[in-house]
Amino acid sequence: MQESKIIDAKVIVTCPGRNFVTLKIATSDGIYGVGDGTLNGRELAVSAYLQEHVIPCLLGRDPDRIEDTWQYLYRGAYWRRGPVTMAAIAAVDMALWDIKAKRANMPLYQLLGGRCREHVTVYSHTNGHDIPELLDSVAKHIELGYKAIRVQCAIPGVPDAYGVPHGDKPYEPADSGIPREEVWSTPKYLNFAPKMIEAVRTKFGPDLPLLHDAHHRLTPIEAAALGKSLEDFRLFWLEDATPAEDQQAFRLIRQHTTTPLAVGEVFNSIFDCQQLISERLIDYIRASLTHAGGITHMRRIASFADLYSVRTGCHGPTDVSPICMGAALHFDLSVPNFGIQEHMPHSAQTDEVFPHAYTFNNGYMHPGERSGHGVDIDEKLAARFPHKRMYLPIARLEDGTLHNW
Ligand code: KDG
Ligand code: MG
Repeated sequence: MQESKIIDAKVIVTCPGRNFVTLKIATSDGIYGVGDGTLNGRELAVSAYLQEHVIPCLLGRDPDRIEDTWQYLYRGAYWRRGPVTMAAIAAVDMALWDIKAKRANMPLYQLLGGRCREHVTVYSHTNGHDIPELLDSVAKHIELGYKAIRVQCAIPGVPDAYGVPHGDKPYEPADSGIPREEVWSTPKYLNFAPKMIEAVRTKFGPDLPLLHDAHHRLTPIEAAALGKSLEDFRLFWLEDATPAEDQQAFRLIRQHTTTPLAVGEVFNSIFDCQQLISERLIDYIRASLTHAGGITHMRRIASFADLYSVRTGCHGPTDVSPICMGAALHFDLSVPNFGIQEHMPHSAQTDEVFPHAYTFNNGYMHPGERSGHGVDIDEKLAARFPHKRMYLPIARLEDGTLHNW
């Protein structure tokens, strides 16, 4: 292949409803690639990191040397890891894989070793302000073809449960202004959650894969009790039971319950899950391509996880851009130990800003056959939606103590 150089790189921050950070890299042979560096609520930190510290070092480099560039940005910075650094590295990495696959004139999954499955099973989000509304939402998503369903519900006596919309718009937690404060009660949640899961299981039968996200709010022993109380309803997974920087906490949960455990949407590096995986404390690793160093690093995490029968379940909320979604689908199609992919559809406006080749059909997604990762950015349209300061909410207990959101 003819030698090529990176001749230009720029960051595009756009807010078609919510903020996205995109890196676009152009090469001397007339090809460009795009990568996602969105970090919900901290977008401009990644943008500045890329602009001020990464782009000057990229110019003139060979775009084909993806692993070497990854090491250069990771080891070479001296300051390793962290969500800002790793989202910035991820944006570069995704853009370079996009370029390499375009130069090879192949869809990215072919470069990654080809497909291990026909298509990617995704799970949808469902929610309700009460159990009947949740049951309706599950029925609606089954009708849309989804083969696996995440269930979240408002909790009697708790003003703000995670995963439930405030009005009638689709659930999207980030808001403009300073962070919204929500009120949370773990005892009320622990009392209600088994009743909610039981209602869904009873109505939809034993075969529907059900997922539930506790969103980091429990202590290890509370999580153990919840997992135990849900065993009869055979969840596909219980997600983020405890804040996972304490990897040892999962030992305690594991000692008490056979409910499968998923964790890792806030992880940035293989070291965040080293103990969780090597001690078989989890069943699914949830890191996303954008937050964990891109395709290069996620492949390393997946290979490591495969040694311990841990499967992937990539984070795929609306706060990573369609570029991450597209790249994730190529990754999902090509790794042997794929488990499931989260699918939270983007708004029509976001989809317009990021034209893409991926498709959803009857509960499965496919990245498409376009060369590269198949997702682009319409820069003119993106420029019509300037960045807005937005934050995720924070959570407080009923007595005012700051808790994990
Ligand atoms: O930015 C925070 C969201 O990505 C997170 O709340 C979504 O937990 C989440 C999920 O499982 O999608
Ligand atoms: Mg989650």
